[in-house]
Amino acid sequence: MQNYSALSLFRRALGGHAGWQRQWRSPEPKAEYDVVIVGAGGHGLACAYYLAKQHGITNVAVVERGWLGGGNTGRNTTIIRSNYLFDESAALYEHALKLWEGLSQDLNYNVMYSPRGVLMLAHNIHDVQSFRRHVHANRLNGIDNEWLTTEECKEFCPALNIGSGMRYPILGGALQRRGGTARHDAVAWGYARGADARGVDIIENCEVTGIRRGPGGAVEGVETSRGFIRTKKVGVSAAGHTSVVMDRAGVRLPLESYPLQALVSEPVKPAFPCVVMSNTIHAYISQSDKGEMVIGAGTDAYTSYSQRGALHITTHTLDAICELVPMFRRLRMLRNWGGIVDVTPDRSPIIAKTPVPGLYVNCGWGTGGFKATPGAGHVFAWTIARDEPHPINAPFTIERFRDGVLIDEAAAAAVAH
Ligand code: FAD
Ligand code: PYC
Repeated sequence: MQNYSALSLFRRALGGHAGWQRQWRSPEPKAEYDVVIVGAGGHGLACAYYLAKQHGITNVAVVERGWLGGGNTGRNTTIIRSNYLFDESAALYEHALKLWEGLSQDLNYNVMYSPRGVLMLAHNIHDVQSFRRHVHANRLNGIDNEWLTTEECKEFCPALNIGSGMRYPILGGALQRRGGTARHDAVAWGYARGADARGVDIIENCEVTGIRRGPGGAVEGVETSRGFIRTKKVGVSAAGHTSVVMDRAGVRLPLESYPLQALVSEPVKPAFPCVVMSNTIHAYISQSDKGEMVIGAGTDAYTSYSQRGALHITTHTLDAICELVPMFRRLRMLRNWGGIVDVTPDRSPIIAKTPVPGLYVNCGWGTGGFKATPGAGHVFAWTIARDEPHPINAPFTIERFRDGVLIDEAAAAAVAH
C-alpha cells in the first residue's frame, strides 16, 4: 500500500502528482469468498477492514449496488459524539469515539476528525432535565459531558442568540468537548483503501438480489446482478435497505425506513466554531472545512425509499435556525439531499447473528450511525469472525424486541421521531 506522508506528498508534487496508485482496485467478483459483506458504506467497509486486519480473514468481498460511500455515509451531517444515556449504548459509542481518536493514524488516511465539541441545546424544562440526566449518566460511565448555563453556551458558541422573546429560548446545554465531526467520504475511502490493500475485493455496481440458503437453512451464497457468489457467511450492512435485503433470506426485522434530509449553505469564512444540536427543533449545525454551514433536519413523518424528503421539513429547520443564529438569515442555501435511514422501535441498532446460520446483520442505526462507524465495523467483524458477539454488541440483538430488553435511546438525538 502506498504510504501517505508529508514527504511522499512533497516528492509527488515535484513530479506533477503523476504516479499515485489507485486507492483500491476494481476487481471482478470471484466464484467464492469466506465472507461477503452487503453494502460498501462506512460500516461495511470498516467491517471488511477489521476482518482482514484483526482476524486475518482476507478472502472477503464487499458488494455494493451503487458506488462506494454513496449511501448514508456520503449523505450525513458527520456529527460524532458518545453522550448516550444507557450503559450499553455509552459503551458502544465510546468504543467508536476512542477509535475515531486514532483512526487517521491507523488508516494512514486523514479522515479529518475534528473534536471541536458538540453542544446540545435545551429549550424547555423537559430538555434541561433530560440533558442533565445524560450528563450525570455519562460521567458515571467515564464519558465527558458537562452542563453549560445560557451564558456559557453563548461564550462557547458566540453566534447563538440568547436574547429574550425567542420561540425557542436557550435554557442551557450539554457539551461533549470530545465530540465533533469527520470528513464522511474520507472515512469510506480510508477504510476501502485499507481493506483493499489487505486483499478484500470491493465490488461496486453489484446489487444483491437474493440470499441463497441450503436444505438445512444455512447461507450458501448471494445472488447478485453480476452472478452468484458462493459463501458460508454473509454480513448485511445495507442501512435504509436492510429490511429489503434481509427479506431475501426470509428474515423480517423490526425496522422502518424514513427519508432524512440535510443541506449546505454557500461557503463563508469561519463563523461557527463548534457543532450545535437542537433536538427539540430538529436543527443540527456545523461549519465544514470548505466554509459551508452543514445543516441537518428531521425525518419525514412517513416511511419511504424515495431518498428525498418533504420541503416543509427543511423550511421548518431553517425557520428555527434563523431564530437561533440570526446572522444565518443572510446565507443562501446551495444544495439539499436526502438519505434513507433504518429506524428500530427503541432507536438503538442491531448488530447480531440472525436465526439463519451464516447470516449476520448490522442495522437500525437510523439517524445516528455515522459516529459509530469504526466501533460498529470493529464489533461486527468480531461477530462474523467468531460467530459470537463481542461483549460490547452482545445486548444489541434482534431478540431484545421479542423479550422486551429494549435500549431506549429515543432522547439521544431526537432526529428519529
Ligand atoms: P450506508 O452508507 O447507507 O451504506 C449501505 C450501503 O448498502 C449503501 O451504499 C447501499 O447502496 C448498499 N446497499 C443497499 N442495498 C443493497 C443491495 N441489495 N446490494 C448491494 N448493496 C446494497 N449519523 C451520525 O452519527 N451523525 C450525523 O450527523 C448523521 N446525520 C445524518 C444526516 C442525514 C441526512 C442522513 C441520511 C443520515 C445521518 N446519519 C448521521 C446517519 C448515518 O449516515 C448512518 O447511520 C450511517 O452512515 C450508516 O452507515 P452504513 O454504512 O450502515 O450505511
Ligand atoms: O446522531 O448526532 C446525531 C445526529 C445529528 C444529526 C443527525 N444525527
